[in-house]
Amino acid sequence: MEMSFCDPALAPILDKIEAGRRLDVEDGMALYASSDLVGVGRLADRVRQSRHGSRAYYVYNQHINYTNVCRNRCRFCAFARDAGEQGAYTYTAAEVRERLLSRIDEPIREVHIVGGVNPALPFDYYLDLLTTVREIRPHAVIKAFTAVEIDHLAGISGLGMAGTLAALEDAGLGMVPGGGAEVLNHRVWSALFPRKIDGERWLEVMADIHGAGLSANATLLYGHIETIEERVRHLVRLRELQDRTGGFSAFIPLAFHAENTRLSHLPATTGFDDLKTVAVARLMLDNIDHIKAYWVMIGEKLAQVALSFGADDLDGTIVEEKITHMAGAASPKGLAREEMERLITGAGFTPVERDSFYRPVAAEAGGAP
Ligand code: V47
Repeated sequence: MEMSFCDPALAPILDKIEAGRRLDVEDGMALYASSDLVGVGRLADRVRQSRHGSRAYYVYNQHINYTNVCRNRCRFCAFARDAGEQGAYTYTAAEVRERLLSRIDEPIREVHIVGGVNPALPFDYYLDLLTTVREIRPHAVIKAFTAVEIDHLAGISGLGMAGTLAALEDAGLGMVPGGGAEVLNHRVWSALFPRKIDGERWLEVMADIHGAGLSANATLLYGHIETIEERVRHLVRLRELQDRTGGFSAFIPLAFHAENTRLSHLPATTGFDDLKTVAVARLMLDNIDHIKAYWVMIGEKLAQVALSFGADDLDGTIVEEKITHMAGAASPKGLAREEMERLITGAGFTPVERDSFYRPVAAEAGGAP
């Protein structure tokens, strides 16, 4: 198919893509510099269509944020509290059970569990958490604990990294979410999240997670103090690890929300930047299959449009999202399956309900699977 662009800088990038040649940092910068958003989107859509055709995925899931007590206190976070501070909480296993049981009639396929790094919790707490979820939701995949939490767990379990991952898997861990990477860059790390593991360590822990046979996601937190070059280099670093391990399943760009954070003076990301970031991720990450348009962060309307700019997945139904809503997200707290399907169909794609591993789930009449 012939393609012409308003921005002539996009033509050589198309040639590279057609020739199966990998885009480099300069190409990523040229894509970001282009005001031809539609042109960049068409490039990304071409790659998306060649991998996924008209399919657009979503998952029926539930989020559990087991604690907001966190010793890292990243400057971009509105969710974390110190122990004892007003609003600090940690769920007991009984409270987690209650939350799961409150939605037991829904066909939930994935339970997404993340929390703060709470030094008061022993390793057994995490094993109990997984065991509780597995007992109540034996057919759901438990996607739990970012590389940041897993690094902490390896520190307290006394089992080393391999032993920790084996114990978590034994208790029910099925895959690992992509949070905690933020921007893989020393400058941004020291300015915004110096108490958390840095990018080098995040990549090392991810390599161990992949090495243990667990698949994981990757993210980029964008729209704060990072430069465009830092974004592009972040993508290249993820791509390099993926070349070695093949363990990343999906990439999720996370649009920064400033309310109630120590960066509350920063403006929100724009629709242009949100769509551009989805498209550039699709084009740079030629070895990661899935790009999620996370509706919680960019709103369901823009997430729908992002399906034509390289995204193939709208993530989940969710219902109880806390991390972004505490930072001022205006999106709803959950989307019904019918609404997910309406958004996808309305954009000209075919909805595919998936499990955590992108296997299609047969449509059911409802009720627990
Ligand atoms: O790691 C924290 C980010 C992440 C803010 O793997 C913020 O399928 C915006 O990683 N504004 C957690 N973002 C969410 C996450 C995620 C979400 C959905 C799916 C998956 C997956 C992973 O949220 C954190 C951090 O990068 N975050 N504060 C904020 N104020």
